[in-house]
Amino acid sequence: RLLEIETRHRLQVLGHLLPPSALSNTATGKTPDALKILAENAEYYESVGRYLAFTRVSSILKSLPYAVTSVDSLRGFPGLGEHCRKVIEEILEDGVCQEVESVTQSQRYQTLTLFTSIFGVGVKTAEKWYKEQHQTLADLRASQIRFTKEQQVGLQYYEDLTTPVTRAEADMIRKTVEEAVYRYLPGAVITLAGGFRRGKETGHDVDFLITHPEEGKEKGLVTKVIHFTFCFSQGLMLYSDEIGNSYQKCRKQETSKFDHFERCFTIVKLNQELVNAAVSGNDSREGGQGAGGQGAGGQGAGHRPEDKHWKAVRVDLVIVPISQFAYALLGWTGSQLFERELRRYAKNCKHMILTSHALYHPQQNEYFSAAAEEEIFAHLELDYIAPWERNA
Ligand code: TTP
Ligand code: MN
Ligand code: MN
Ligand code: MN
Repeated sequence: RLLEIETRHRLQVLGHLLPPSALSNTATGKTPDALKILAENAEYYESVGRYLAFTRVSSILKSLPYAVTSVDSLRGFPGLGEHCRKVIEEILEDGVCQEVESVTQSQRYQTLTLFTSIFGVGVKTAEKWYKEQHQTLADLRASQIRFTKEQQVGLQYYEDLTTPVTRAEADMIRKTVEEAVYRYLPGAVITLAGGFRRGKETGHDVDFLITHPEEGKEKGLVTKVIHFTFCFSQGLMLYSDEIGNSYQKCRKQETSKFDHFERCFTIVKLNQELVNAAVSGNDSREGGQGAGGQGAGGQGAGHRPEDKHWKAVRVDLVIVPISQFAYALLGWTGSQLFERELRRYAKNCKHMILTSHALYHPQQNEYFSAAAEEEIFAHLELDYIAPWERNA
């Protein structure tokens, strides 16, 4: 949607539109459309520019209320280059695009898609393994590769971690997080961010922001509290990677890609029986922990599936000082493309730097405070965009 803001008037010029299915690559029978596949493939060749070009066009096409039936109707379409035009034209005419077909059939694309779906594996690593002739998860497991701790758990819980997390599961995890946090910091405020805040019904993980109305009270929550309760004593934590806060107001940090909150990327053990009970309205638990099994079957996911009553779920916990909360919420609600475009807009159109910590005007050396997301959009002179409209 944000992409449209700069070019809203131009989009309105688009005529002759039909339902979005007209653009899906019917021959592959898969949902991700042709341009998304080309975007991924560009990413696998570490071509950020081409990745973004395909992704932007794919995203805008998806957000159109109608599908396009002729390339001519796309005249003036924002960011539409020759390459995208050709792909769209071919699909409109033949139902398939030859380039997309050969990409999806290539071993390289298939292997990199598989390997990058493992927690802890990025494009560089996936490519390295591919070049070492590995093609399947079995190849990796049988190899001499020295995996990082992330990759080890990524492989161990691969099935669980690639099964979408449902909203019911996210709600159950929220209860567990609340119990752990309130025990140590009763006044804390826990907010569900990420895709679920955008109204998505499933996600690849669950993202929580944790703050406290009194600035400073939130400090050390991840390392001191969550670690000890949630992780060890109850055996709910299968993996955790904690990082302390390293934010300082300075130019260098405002331009860095990553944020500097105290946070913990985790994999928790979610008791699915409790989720099922909650879904069927028979939630009989009384103040017990929401997630977690009895500790049994902890070794090797999928070893004896009939006995496995828990699921490994990725959970991100971010500890945010209240003064930065609006920025953190905006930054952690996503989608990734939306964030990217919003930051690009701030930079190019407003000469400001937007991060999950602040909005900064380098020339005026000014920071803009915001108590709510609405104020950030106002600083950027944009109409407010609700979370469920940010699924770019
Ligand atoms: P994700 O959890 O990766 O994505 P998502 O919640 O949109 O989708 P899914 O349902 O598949 O989980 O990231 C959520 C947002 O958090 C995203 O906009 C990027 C942002 N983010 C940061 O700001 N900093 C970080 O270090 C990370 C990992 C994410
Ligand atoms: Mn998420
Ligand atoms: Mn994601
Ligand atoms: Mn996340």
